[in-house]
Amino acid sequence: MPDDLSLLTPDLPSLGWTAAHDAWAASVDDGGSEDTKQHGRIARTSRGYCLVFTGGDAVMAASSSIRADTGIAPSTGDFVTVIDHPEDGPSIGSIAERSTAITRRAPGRVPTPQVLAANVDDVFVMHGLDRPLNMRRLERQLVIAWESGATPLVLLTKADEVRHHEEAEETIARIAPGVETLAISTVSGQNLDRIATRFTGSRTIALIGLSGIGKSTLVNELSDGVVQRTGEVRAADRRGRHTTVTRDLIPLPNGGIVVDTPGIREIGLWQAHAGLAKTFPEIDAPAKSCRFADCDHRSEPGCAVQEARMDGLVSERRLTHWRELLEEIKLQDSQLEEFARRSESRDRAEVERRRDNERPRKPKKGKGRDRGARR
Ligand SMILES: Nc1nc2c(ncn2[C@@H]2O[C@H](COP(=O)(O)OP(=O)(O)OP(=O)(O)O)[C@@H](O)[C@H]2O)c(=O)[nH]1
Ligand SMILES: [Mg+2]
Ligand SMILES: [Zn+2]
Repeated sequence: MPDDLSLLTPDLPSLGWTAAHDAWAASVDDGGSEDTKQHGRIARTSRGYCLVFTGGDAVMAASSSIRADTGIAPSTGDFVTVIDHPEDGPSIGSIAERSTAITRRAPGRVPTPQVLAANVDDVFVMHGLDRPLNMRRLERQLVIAWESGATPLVLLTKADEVRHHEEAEETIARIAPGVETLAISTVSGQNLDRIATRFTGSRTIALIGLSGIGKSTLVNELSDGVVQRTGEVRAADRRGRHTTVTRDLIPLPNGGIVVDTPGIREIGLWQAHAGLAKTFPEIDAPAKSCRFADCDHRSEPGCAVQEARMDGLVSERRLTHWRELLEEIKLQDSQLEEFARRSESRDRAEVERRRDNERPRKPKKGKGRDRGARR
């Protein structure tokens, strides 16, 4: 296999491109002319550019136009059209509706979503057995994985480094009911065959987890050759070195597609009410039957969550963490409402200002409306 994604030329059906995508690409109005327009699936996103698999040679396309027009940034895994401009070169024209999206809150004060990978079927939430299991991190990642619409699976990596991993598996069975968990090792080969069978056809599986836990090593194992660079972890604290810096979609030689991502330490939630409910089903279910709709599940009369806790069905630790995550989501909801209110009143002021200043103007010289709209 070539050692760089840009040299791969997978055909479109193997990437999950369907007749429905054909129909969409033909009908979508993205300002591109029919003879220069291409389409395909985004293989990599990096600094304002996307690498797009098109069936033939991969194309580098600017992503900024979409961001400005619709607020949606193209993401790895997106099915897109690519339009070519004689001067500016290729850029992303339109993004097909996503079946799933792994979304986090982008770092920064203003609440904005960032899609880590789109149109993913499964999310492998990966943890290294060479360090203590961090349940809070795992729960947070599961919320994001469930919220994406894809199916999560927990992979415990580096099983060769510990004698007993049953304890970790039991803990996960408790905190991730209904989520399959597998311990793997790229050193001993443990369970790699079971992982490999999940990759078939155009099934797309994203790997998420801390730096240094072996995401890229697994990709290389599955792809039967060195595609992704891997890095040593620091001996002192097992920290990774953030070797992978882009989100890469890699078609595997025997079918299936894997998305390798850079390790993320802090992962913020993005509007994840459904993901939270799926990650904490034992709390979500009784919470629906509390006497008061705005019950905060502490000491209200008729609180079904506290009842479940007293019956030993809900752990205190899980309840505390659930509350914290819920608060994070609700705070974001109110921030978003506030931003929407402010921008609405800004828009209203702008409309009024324009109405007051309205005068007939000479049309601007230059490339016309079409070009301006693409920026
Ligand atoms: N013992 C052991 N080491 C492993 C295993 N898998 C990966 N490693 C080692 O873990 C280190 C980090 O692996 P990477 O694959 O680069 O980790 P990553 O998750 O891709 O890290 P980032 O790209 O930084 O997010 C490397 O030194 C690998 O050789 C395993 O199953 N067992
Ligand atoms: Mg990596
Ligand atoms: Zn309650």
